[in-house]
Order: sequence, then C-alpha cells, then structure tokens
Amino acid sequence: MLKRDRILIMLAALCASLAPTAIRAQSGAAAVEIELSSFKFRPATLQLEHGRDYVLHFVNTSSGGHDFSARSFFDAATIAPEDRAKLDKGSVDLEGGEEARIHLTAPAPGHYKVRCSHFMHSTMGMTGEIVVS
Ligand SMILES: [Cu+2]
Repeated sequence: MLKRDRILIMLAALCASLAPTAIRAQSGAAAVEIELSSFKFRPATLQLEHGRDYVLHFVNTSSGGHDFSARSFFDAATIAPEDRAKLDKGSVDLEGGEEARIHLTAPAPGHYKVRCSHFMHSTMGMTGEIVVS
C-alpha cells in the first residue's frame, strides 16, 4: 500500500469519528424564545422533549434586571460546554435589554420549577415551569 493511501484512509477514519459531533453542533436543535419582562416569563410554561437538543434564547425586554432561575433543570440538563459560564447556580441573569443563548439537551422527564430570584419578583408573578416529557 502506498504511504499516501494509508494517510487518506487515516484521514477518512478521522473524519468519520468526528462527524457525529459536527452534525450535532449544526444540529436539529430546536430554538425556543423566552421573554423576561416585569413581572413574567413568556411563555410561562416550556414544553420540551427528553433527550432533544435545544437552543434556549432568553431576552429581557424590560429596562430592569431579571433572571431565569431553574437550578434543578439546568443541573439535570446537558449544557453545551461553551455556554456553561452563562449560568450561575442554575440561573441566567440578564440586565435590562440583554439576551443570552444556552444550547442544551433536555433532561429526564419531569416538572422543573422556574422563578426570577430578584427581590419580590416571583411574589409578583414571575414564576414558570419547564415540563419535559
Ligand atoms: Cu424579575
């Protein structure tokens, strides 16, 4: 076998081993828009499918700060490594007008609570739920 052919075969094998990751990254990840405002999440209930890839796009449309605090959900989900730093103790914190995208794979089926942890915001109705089925 020519040395060049061996190199080509090795390259083909390398590409094959990398392909699943590349496909997953470009993905069939479903985009989900979540608006944070004073004092609600829209939608208030997110319906996700266990094991499916998502891009959660959080947008704070108000002038004040809010967060999307869902520790049990984010702890159980598989968060893309490049997005892990956007979470602090299971919470995405956004100043007024800010947005963030988190790529993740939905965790085990269940009901996961969501709230804004800013002072009094959940009392004023800023709560929600993620339902994974
Ligand atoms: Cu809030």
